[in-house]
Amino acid sequence: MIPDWIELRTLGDERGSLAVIEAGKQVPFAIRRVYYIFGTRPEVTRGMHAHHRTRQAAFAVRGKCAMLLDDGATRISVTLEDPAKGVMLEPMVWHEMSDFSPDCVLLVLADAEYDESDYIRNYGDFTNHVHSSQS
Ligand code: T46
Repeated sequence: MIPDWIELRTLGDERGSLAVIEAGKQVPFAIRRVYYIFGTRPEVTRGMHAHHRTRQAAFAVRGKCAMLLDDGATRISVTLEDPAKGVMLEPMVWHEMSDFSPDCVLLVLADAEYDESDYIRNYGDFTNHVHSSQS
């Protein structure tokens, strides 16, 4: 699978840098929820799920982490390390975050409010959903 990257224009001057995310512009959805993950130990793996419907975009606004993306057919791992470059987490893509730097702050924008029933947290269930949607 090919990840969809979001590259933000960085507005900078002698005072530092500023990046802007506007719903429907830099991210292709209306933002309904923002959360951020920080203080994750390097040996920890987070995520390990897919969403039925929720679209998200993730940015390491500080530090870095790895993001594994798996659409049920192929899997790739990308590194998030640029505060101006995020990756889309589309529905029905299994994702895992790992190798967090101690300073990592992972910002996630979502198009829906939190709903545990939107999660597929078992990998076997995920592949079953993928294969049933293809038949
Ligand atoms: C995702 C990846 C990138 C809430 O109550 N509201 C929320 O909006 C979120 C995101 C989480 N929670 C609760 C659910 C759990 O009891 O916070 C706890 C930790 O969530 P979780 O174990 O799902 O965290 P991660 O880091 O494994 O996954 C998170 C998001 O949940 C998920 O949607 O795509 O980050």
